[in-house]
Amino acid sequence: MPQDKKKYSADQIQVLKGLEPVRKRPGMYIGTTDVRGLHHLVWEVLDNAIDEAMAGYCDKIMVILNEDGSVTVADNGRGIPVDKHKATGVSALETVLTTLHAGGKFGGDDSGYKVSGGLHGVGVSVVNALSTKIAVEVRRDGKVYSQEYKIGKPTSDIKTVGETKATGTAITFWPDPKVFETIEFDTQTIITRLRQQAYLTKGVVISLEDKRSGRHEGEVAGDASYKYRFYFEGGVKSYVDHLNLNKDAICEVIYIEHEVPEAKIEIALQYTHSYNENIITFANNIHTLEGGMHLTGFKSALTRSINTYARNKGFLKEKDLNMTNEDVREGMTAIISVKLADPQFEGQTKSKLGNPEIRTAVETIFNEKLSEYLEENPNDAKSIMGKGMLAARARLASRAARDTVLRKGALEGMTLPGKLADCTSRDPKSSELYIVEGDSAGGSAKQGRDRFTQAILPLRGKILNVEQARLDRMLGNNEIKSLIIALGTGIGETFDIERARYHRIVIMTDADVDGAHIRTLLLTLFYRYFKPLLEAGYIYIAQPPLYKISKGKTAEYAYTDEDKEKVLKDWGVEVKTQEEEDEEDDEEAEAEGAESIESEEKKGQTPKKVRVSIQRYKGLGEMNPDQLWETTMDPERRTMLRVSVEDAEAADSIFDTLMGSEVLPRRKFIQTHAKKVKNLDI
Ligand code: 0RA
Repeated sequence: MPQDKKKYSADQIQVLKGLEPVRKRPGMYIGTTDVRGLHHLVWEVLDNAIDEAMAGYCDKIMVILNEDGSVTVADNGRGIPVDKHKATGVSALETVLTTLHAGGKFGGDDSGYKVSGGLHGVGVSVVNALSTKIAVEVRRDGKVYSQEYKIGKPTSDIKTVGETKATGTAITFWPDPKVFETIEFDTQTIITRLRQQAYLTKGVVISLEDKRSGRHEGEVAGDASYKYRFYFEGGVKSYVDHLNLNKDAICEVIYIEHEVPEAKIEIALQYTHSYNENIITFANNIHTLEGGMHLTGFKSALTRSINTYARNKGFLKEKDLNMTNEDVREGMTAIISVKLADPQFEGQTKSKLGNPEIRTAVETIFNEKLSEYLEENPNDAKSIMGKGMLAARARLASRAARDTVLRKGALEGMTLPGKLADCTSRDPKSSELYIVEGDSAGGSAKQGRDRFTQAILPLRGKILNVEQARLDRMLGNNEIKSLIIALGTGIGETFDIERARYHRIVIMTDADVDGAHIRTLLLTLFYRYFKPLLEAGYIYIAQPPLYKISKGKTAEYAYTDEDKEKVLKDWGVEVKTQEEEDEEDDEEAEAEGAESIESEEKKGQTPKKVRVSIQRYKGLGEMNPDQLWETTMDPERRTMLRVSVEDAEAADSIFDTLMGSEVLPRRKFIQTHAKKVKNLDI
């Protein structure tokens, strides 16, 4: 290949070298190489298209999960320039795809707000480095151009492959199975992300097409393509509508959109009859979990304008104290989205907006606009004042009660609960706490565990069924108290993650309605009171098997229905439908709770009948201690889902439905969503 050698200039070799560290340490660039890291690749490519949309050049973005496992992100933006740069001899396209952090620098004018180059902004080059192949198609200047890359290196020059009037970029990548633990994308995770990005980039249509076959219930052969479309004219206002869908609103959604030299500010908020506050903040479409200057500005303006209004209109009398920050946020859902040219991300997880000028900008604008809104909408204003003042009264009345629970030392001083079977190890790093649903499963877990590193805390299910309760009342519940004491961190003002007694806290519940309920509740508890544990990645969900499939002396466990089918197929078992089963009434009596299938193994000439039995586990209690250990608790063999703050946030947003007063709709909700709740993995 002497020709090729000639073509690579010194610059290019530098570039190739540039991506080597990404191959060596993928984690440094995309966080992890698990399923989360895998999805990071999609976010990275998507961010570039979103940037093009935020700059006003693109209003359609399409994500396609292709049948062969690759992902395509296509947009109708300007198209990445393909002409060679005079000085370097390299096209913008190639630079973007092969240089770390190149994306942002090639956005044309520098004044724009960008998603890429922000928190995750490592650029498409990282996707290139971690993919066995990338195919790019650019529509620009009346032509369709195409180029391919393998593990970060171009395998051809840019070719003209057609003519077109359209413009845009389509990037398809094949994630490298040598890099990632799994290369299977999760539709739900992608849907959630696309929906969120659509809310934050109003007016842009973002669609998802899932062309992979065999993953949709009741799928008809040949109809494997599932489409989703997200478009929100109202932007973050629609987001608040969505979050409050199951809540009882007491006012309209208040929506503010304003541009100042420093930033573009978008805020939507609404109060409901709920007692919880739910404020989600973004900077350049990146979720700022740790808050930051935009949040600080919002909070001070909120308290100030509401108290000013309450004083002026006589809601607060001279003798009354002002409402506190917490009072005016009770029952509030809000989205704060700012877009700025040079976002500074700080904090432990680099998700706290640090730009001080944003604080003043948000505070000034929000104070002005909210005061205006209150003046113009006296009915809404009255409801909001009533809500805050009620919260203030409730705060004073319940302070004493709450203090007994939250007071410094009240929980910490208590001895470990009797129900806790603690582990011997005193090193939190190697210690795990299993929170187990029910005493009987708790018993199995206690017997099956590794006593040195695994502690078991059984929780009695029905006790957790605190309907209509404010979460702070839950803290008085004995089961929850036991849990808090076992965690060791304290709670509220005295919370200290350094005192966590376990660095893995595993929720282990049954795969049924009640299990889903308890899991949601625990996640909500962690989200509201122990967020740092979620941020540190300490919270997990255990994955017990759904089936045990046995043939003679061998047995395999299946964790999903697909697993089950696969095992049966591997064993050469012909799977019969239920009707076929029913027809064969001359079958031998079947074991209780076990389904059995007779198979004819096609080994050799004489077919041999083999008995396969499938046991479906309805609860953890059905497993004996050994089974529980080998399927769910043994660190060498188990899979666990690590819960992210976003997962817990999702659980939190459905909390009100789950805790509502009407029992029937609640059960329906949990049942229809049980699977979704279960798949809170990513
Ligand atoms: C560099 C310069 C220009 C656009 C882009 C990159 C661009 C990148 C991506 C990545 C995904 N979709 C994209 N769309 C555009 C500006 C080109 C011009 O000024 O015409």
